[in-house]
Amino acid sequence: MKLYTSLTSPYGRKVRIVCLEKRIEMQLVEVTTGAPDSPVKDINPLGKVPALVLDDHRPLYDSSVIVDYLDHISPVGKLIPGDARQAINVKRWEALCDGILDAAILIVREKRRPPEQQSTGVMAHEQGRIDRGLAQLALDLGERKWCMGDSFTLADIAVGCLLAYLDLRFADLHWQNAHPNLLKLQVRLNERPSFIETLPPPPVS
Ligand SMILES: N[C@@H](CCC(=O)N[C@@H](CS)C(=O)NCC(=O)O)C(=O)O
Repeated sequence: MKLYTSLTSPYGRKVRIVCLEKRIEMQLVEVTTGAPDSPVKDINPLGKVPALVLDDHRPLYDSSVIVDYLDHISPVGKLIPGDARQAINVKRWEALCDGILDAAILIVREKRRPPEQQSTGVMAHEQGRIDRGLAQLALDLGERKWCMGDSFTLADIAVGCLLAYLDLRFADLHWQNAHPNLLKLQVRLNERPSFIETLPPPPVS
């Protein structure tokens, strides 16, 4: 299997952490999505990473589909519970984290446009999603050890990748002040070898 991703993609990091937690071997192909010769468009028509190419050349995307597949093919370290109700809860955590990331990435993109083309309205709208999303994650976590209670799941991986991305790109957001329980979870997650091994490189700009 070949995983096409950038090292800064939080969605790609989610997949890489799942592989490490489940001891699934994967060839990592590092790509820059914006590059005109990026091979990703031939794999994923949306041109987004992560994209996975299976050994029989079938392509898989997006990250949520890829992690479902990976959890399904190996019984090692199950990250999505077998019970349907619990599985849906885990996927809802993941959907909220991915949705907050989508909003954060839109803001990053908007800020890269020339100042006169940036829309404060768009940025405020997306910031609202981030703020409400983080508040919901914090409320749902409460004082539990892991998102789902006693067991470490894909939900924790999704939250960890989200928070690290916010630290990377939104250092002045200071989400830790409003949500100390999320910070506690982040500290716990950052002790795991899978999180240490996939730390995003520092931003170039
Ligand atoms: N829902 C997708 C989101 C993937 C995504 O937005 N990836 C970004 C990198 S972090 C990307 O490839 N952007 C390139 C583009 O939009 O052209 C997933 O979970 O895989």
